[in-house]
Amino acid sequence: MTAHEMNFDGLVGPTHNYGGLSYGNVASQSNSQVASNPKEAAKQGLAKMKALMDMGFKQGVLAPQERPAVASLRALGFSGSDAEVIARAAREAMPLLAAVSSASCMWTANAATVSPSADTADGRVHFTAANLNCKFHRSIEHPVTSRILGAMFRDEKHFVHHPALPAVAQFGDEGAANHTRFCKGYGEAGVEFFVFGRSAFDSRFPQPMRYPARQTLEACQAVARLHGLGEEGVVYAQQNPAVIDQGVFHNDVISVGNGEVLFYHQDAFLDTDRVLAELDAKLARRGGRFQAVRVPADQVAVEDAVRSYLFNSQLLSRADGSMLLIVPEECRQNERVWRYLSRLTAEGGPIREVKVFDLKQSMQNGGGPACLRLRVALNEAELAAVNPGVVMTPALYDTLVAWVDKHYRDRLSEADLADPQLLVECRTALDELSRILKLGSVYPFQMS
Ligand code: SUG
Repeated sequence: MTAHEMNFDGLVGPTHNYGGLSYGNVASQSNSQVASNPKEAAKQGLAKMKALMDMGFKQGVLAPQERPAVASLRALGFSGSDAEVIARAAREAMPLLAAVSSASCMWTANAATVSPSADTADGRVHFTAANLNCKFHRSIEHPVTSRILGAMFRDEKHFVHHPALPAVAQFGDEGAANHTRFCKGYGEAGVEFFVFGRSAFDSRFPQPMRYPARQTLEACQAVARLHGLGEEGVVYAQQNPAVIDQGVFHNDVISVGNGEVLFYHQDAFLDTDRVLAELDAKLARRGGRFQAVRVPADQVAVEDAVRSYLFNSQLLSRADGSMLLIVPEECRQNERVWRYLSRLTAEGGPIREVKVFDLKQSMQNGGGPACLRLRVALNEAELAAVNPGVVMTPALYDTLVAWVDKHYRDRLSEADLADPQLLVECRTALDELSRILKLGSVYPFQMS
């Protein structure tokens, strides 16, 4: 059956700000306390969605979450009315208020790991929400993420939703940011590639010295089991701890894959030859021809990759079989990276064209084009079962731009997070959005 890859981009929420919340993520740390522009951020994201839709790619939208998450503050002992909870947190624990105000759910590559029906034992599409338990501000995302995904992919005949793994360090799970799938065609059985930063139980795997490794081997194995992926359909690799220490906090900051192609930095993994050989052999047994595009360190240093987000690009298959790379503007601004890309597209390999997008508002928090999207491969029957409210169309694009214009501020600083009106604005906007996207009641404030 014909199948497609559909990208579900996170719509940036009204509280987008720079909280400096992600130790190990260089951009998040270095832009801490800079004033943000939520309106611009949301529009930059929407412009990318529209451009991909206009190019003929299947595009969807994933709704943002209610922030500040007052319930998370209540769980930490703050009480009173919502306004009182926010005021007391602002007075006594500003870092907590900043954490529960983050719009980090916009990076939907971290929402879940998704296995298409062609790979799974029961022939359904499986989703496991990511527990994101390495960072407090992200660990509070998964309950609502699960509800939103459930409202987007409702039909139990086609879709299975697993709750997040136990929220302990042993099962640190960052979702699709550490997961790639190789296949001959989207509808054919593929090979799912899980990249972990550390093992919780096996001390033979070296750990980074400076920054945390967020994803564990044990989380990858649990997701593969839950999704019913056979051994022949899975390859595990360890991320090189040395690159984690240079700011590669997710594998999608140092490699990206699509179809039969892996585009990767030479220092991305440990034991690279074994990993590539296993990918090659397993994909060959599924009828595919694995192609590895290796980027040498003497052409693009890890530091340039982290600054430019070259690998946090979207690698998309075009109708003629060639591939298109969607990169952030920061790649064009980096002379070495831009020179490399010019050579890459000229040399006749699988990647033929590069398109540049301005995503600066998200990039300043360490979120590039690939972070902003969750990929879901769907056959025709599954595609027809997706909630039509979240499928991007020219009309939905216009509606969402008008919705952003109506509800979003164009400047947000840390002090603004203490404004109780921000919560009211956010809830009003999301109440309207849940109707626009036909999600039903998914937010805590809609349930009480
Ligand atoms: O988890 N940044 C996110 C960026 C996530 C990028 N996603 C992928 N690579 N797939 C993170 O570190 C920063 C928030 C702040 O500092 O305000 C933040 O959460």
